[in-house]
Order: sequence, then C-alpha cells, then structure tokens
Amino acid sequence: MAARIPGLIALFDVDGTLTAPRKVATTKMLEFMQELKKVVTVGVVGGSDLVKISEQLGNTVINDYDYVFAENGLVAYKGGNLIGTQSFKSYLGEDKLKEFINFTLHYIADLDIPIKRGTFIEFRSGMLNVSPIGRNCSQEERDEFEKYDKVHNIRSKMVSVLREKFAHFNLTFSIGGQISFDVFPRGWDKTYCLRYLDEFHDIHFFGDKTYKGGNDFEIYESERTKGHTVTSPDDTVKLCTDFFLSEQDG
Ligand code: M1P
Repeated sequence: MAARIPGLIALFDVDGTLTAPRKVATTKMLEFMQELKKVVTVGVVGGSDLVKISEQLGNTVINDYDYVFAENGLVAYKGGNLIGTQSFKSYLGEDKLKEFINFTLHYIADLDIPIKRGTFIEFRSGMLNVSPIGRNCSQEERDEFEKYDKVHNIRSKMVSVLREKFAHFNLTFSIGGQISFDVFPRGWDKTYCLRYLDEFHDIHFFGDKTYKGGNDFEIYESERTKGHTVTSPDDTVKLCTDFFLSEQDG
C-alpha cells in the first residue's frame, strides 16, 4: 500500500458532518472513512463524550480512526490508546462547581417549557452538558424541543443568564446539538485537540457549525487549520472525494 500523505490530517466533526445529529453513521459513510484512511491520516473531534461518539460511529471507533477526540479533545485517543484527559472538576473546584450546578438546576426548575424529562446536567470529564428538557427524552421529544427552542430561544436565553452570572468563572457556553449546551473553561473548545497534532502541518477540518457561536467555529477559524464548512454527511463525502481521492481515480 502506498504511504499516506505525510504531515496531512483530515479531521471531522461528528454531528451534522459524519452523521445526522445524534444519529448512527450510515454504513456507506463508515466505509468511505476507511477508504479515506488509506490515503490520509483521519481523526474525529466531537463535542459529545466517548459513549455517544461510540454509539454513532461504532464500538470500535477508537481503533477505526487514527485519532478520536471526545469532548472537544478533552478526552483524547491515538491509535486506540488514551493519550490525554482533562478534568472540569479540577479546573473549577468543588465549591464553584456546586454553586454553578445549584443555580442551573434552580433555573431549569423555574423554566416553563412544554415537557421535562430527566438528566438535566450530564457531568463529563472535561465539561458539563446542560439540557433544559433533560437528556433522556425520546427522539420525538428531542425533535420537538429543537423546534420549540428555535422559536422561544430557551437555550440562548439561559446561556445569557449563566454567562453573566458566572462571568468570573471564565467559561465558554456552546450550543452544538439539539437539546443541550456544553459548558467548559475558555480555550477548551475544539482547538484543544490541536495540541496533539504537532506533527501535522496541513490540518483539514470539516464541520457544519462553523459560524460564530457554533461549536466548530474556533477550530474552523484557527490559523493551524484549513477549515471546510459542510452542509450534510453527503456533502462531507463529496468534498473529501474532490480533495483527497479524485487523483486516485484517474
Ligand atoms: O456533538 C454536538 C453535541 O451533541 C449533543 O448535543 P444534543 O444532545 O443537544 O443534540 C451533546 O452530546 C453535546 O455535548 C454535543 O456538543
């Protein structure tokens, strides 16, 4: 097999880029990524934790890709091995963490939205994930909340309140999915994963939420990456075929 292009890595967001939001990747997409991996080094960087990324890209995900960055790279794998983790709890300390969680749960308790379910705060290694409806809603309830939120701006209003109240905590609030937002220290966005990629001088990043406020924005804008905006998983396949595979066909 020919050597892969040295110094070049193709890095992919998950939701909206490799899969429909929070859905399982198609077999066609998984096969395409393995074809691509024959030609270039391939990594994935998702906002979700590894459990969710594995549900979407498969249980063998950490071995299927050269790099897997869960929680923006706050949990990082290379060649199937864990190479780094970050701790939101250590960053904030128990007292501030409790203050933040207490306020957030009170805010959600006072929120009048059509339905609520459970798991309003998911505690992760490098971040908190906050969901006003609750993470264990059904797919149908999730889709309904997303529509409701587009009209009533439940998440963006909540983020404004938290941002002001906890300005001194130096946090970033990122709305990357349908029903929740992520909370992490400033700088722990998707650019965090770039610290593991020093050997690459040509880093192509593909993501759908590359606009300001989207959770792909910082890495898309980073001087270290060549950012590409995609509109769907099919668009990702098309762009990558043009960039990396078309010469192979000829
Ligand atoms: O990958 C984008 C986001 O996916 C999920 O969001 P939601 O459940 O709101 O659709 C979450 O895992 C979130 O952390 C992540 O950023």
